[in-house]
Amino acid sequence: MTTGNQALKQWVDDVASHTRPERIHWCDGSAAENRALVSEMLADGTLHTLDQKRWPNCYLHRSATNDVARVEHLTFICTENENDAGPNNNWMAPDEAHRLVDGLFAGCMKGRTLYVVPYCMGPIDSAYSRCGVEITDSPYVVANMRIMTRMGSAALKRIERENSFVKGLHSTGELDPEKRYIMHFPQELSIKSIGSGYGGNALLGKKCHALRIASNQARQEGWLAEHMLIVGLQDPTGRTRYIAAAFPSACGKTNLAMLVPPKSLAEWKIWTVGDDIAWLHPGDDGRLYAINPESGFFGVVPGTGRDTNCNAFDMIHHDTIFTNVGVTADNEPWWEGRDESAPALDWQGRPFDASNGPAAHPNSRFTVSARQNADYSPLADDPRGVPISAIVFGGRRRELAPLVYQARDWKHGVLMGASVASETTAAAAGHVGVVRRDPMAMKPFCGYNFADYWAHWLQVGAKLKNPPHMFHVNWFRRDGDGRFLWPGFGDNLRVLRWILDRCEGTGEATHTAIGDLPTSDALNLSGLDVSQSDMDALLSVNPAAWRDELRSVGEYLDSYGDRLPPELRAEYARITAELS
Ligand code: OXD
Ligand code: MN
Repeated sequence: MTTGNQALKQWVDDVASHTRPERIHWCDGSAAENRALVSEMLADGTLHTLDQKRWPNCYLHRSATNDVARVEHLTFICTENENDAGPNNNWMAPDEAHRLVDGLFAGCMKGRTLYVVPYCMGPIDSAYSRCGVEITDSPYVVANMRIMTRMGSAALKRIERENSFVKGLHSTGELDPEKRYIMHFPQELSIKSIGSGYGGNALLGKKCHALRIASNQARQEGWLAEHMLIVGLQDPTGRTRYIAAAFPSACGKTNLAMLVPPKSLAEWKIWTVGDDIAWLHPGDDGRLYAINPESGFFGVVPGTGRDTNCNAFDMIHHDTIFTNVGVTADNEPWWEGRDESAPALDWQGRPFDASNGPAAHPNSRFTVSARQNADYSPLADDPRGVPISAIVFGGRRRELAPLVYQARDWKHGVLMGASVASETTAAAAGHVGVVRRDPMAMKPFCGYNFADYWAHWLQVGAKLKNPPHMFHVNWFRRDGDGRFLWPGFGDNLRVLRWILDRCEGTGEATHTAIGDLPTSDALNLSGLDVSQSDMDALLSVNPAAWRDELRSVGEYLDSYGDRLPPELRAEYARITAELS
């Protein structure tokens, strides 16, 4: 297989003469191709087979021990003008970045196969979808891209028809952190990533294309590329409404997207559209429509249990690639929260010893087709997307942020999103548990200056006759002993239900300066074991603590200088005045 598209052919030839692979393979995405790749990876130790009786077609990949997460400090936005990347990004001039990584790519595929991976982000027949081609020397990346994107012949046909695609060049290089860079060239619609095989650094359709490059395209074309799950909530009357929710990495997006209702709300049904990325377009009817550009889940494994999320637990029992989990004596995958059996080997393949840390790496992952989710929405493949009733922002905050509060309008919602702060997690290299600003959960993913991004959000909102209502949630409040105040998981539906009520103009609320909170009896708490004092803590606003918070938000916004949209500054002034 090759292509009649001259630009693509030329690019592949140029890359091959620079990287010097042993052979070139054009991926068609077929099951036979995947089988052959898996056999090769089993033979060379890239994959390990798991007990095929209980875990059919499940395999384990152990990464290099220094390559287990996204590397934000090595991720760059390369624009001519540094201010276009903004204080939220690492920046390098495009010429310098090309020179630096091209040096590392020279000859890096000697003895390896160069795979050409055509892919489509979004339903293959959707006008909202965008295509790309990833060149990689990693068969593990190919196998993951086949699950996470619409990869292969159909995507190539669309690329040939449109003659437009994002160019992503990837090599695992030497897996040396000193020679690891994830470079984005939004003006050229291209990506160069070297030195890592980890999902967010190496599956270029995901964070690099669908967020960092796409956020630039979205800005130019009038839509939004966001780090959001999309979920449909079907009420007992059979009506389904859709919510998009932005949470930082490893803060429960997959669990919320696949929520299992608690017994007292058993007549509700949940439909997953997406668990990580949403592309949101204003529709002709003045509503905002969402597609999920991905076709699989690259989810955090630890904590996935029969009790906490039986949907996800069942989904990953066949045709799943596990990365960096432990293994039981019976050769089954094992992770903290599996609550069955015990680990014999840890994620590095060493005999398990608790003094070495958890058996599964805290950022160990499953890669699985979205179709394996029993609650996968039939509309996930609809080229028009789904209409969004509410946008929800959230962070992981042990203190301060109430369980849920509502913005009064879109402008307030944009400020709410811009003010999100969250504790860092194992999804990125670096310290875990440090609170940082993570606006719209896009700190690691917005491919341009946040000030311009907020201005773009305001512009998109101004175009919507029926904009989604906006909310902030926090599932992660704790008491002084570190105990979670809210049970989370399926019980989060109690909060989502109030959110839907508010979208209809019902649902009781108390007004506060930071937004509207549910009254004490507005949430359905039947069958829930949460004390009144915990509920009071979850649904209250401490004005003194919030004044401090707003001071810190103000300093953060000021760091964007004159580029900060005046409307956002005015909204900030309004809330500060109401709180004082
Ligand atoms: C992810 C992340 O993998 O956000 O989705 O890191
Ligand atoms: Mn993510």
